[in-house]
Amino acid sequence: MQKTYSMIKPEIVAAGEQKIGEILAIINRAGFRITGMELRQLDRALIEDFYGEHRERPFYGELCDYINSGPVVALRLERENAVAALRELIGATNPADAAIGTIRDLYGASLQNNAIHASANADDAARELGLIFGQ
Ligand code: FUP
Repeated sequence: MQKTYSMIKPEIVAAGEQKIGEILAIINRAGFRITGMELRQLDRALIEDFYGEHRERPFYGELCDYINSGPVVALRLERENAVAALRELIGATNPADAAIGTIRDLYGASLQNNAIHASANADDAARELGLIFGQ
């Protein structure tokens, strides 16, 4: 089984438990096991490290502020081919470009407020799980 990291972003958490539950149900129906889950306010320093690859990009500060704006649901997910399967399930980064029925299509509001994160590759998954869950 492969592991990946996912994170339901602050605007969804702020909207209440119903949307969190719907997104978890989509993930569960797609065959993922949830082996770690935490509702958590991430420190700014941790967020800056998490998104460190974007440090030089113009949107980096606003992205860190946004993820810091409220709690997220941090998820460790397991499935065969988990990394690629979850990327497909969530859809393109910009909800406007996300395939119909993907999580970002259904729940994303904008490029920044795009509902959910999923690790881009296996190395990122290991790094992100280590940062957030310490393993
Ligand atoms: P993704 O891997 O799909 O989450 O996308 P990226 O790693 O490229 O970007 C990380 C986050 O930065 C995205 F989820 C949304 C945000 N972002 C912006 O706010 N503006 C941009 O121009 C690009 C990305």
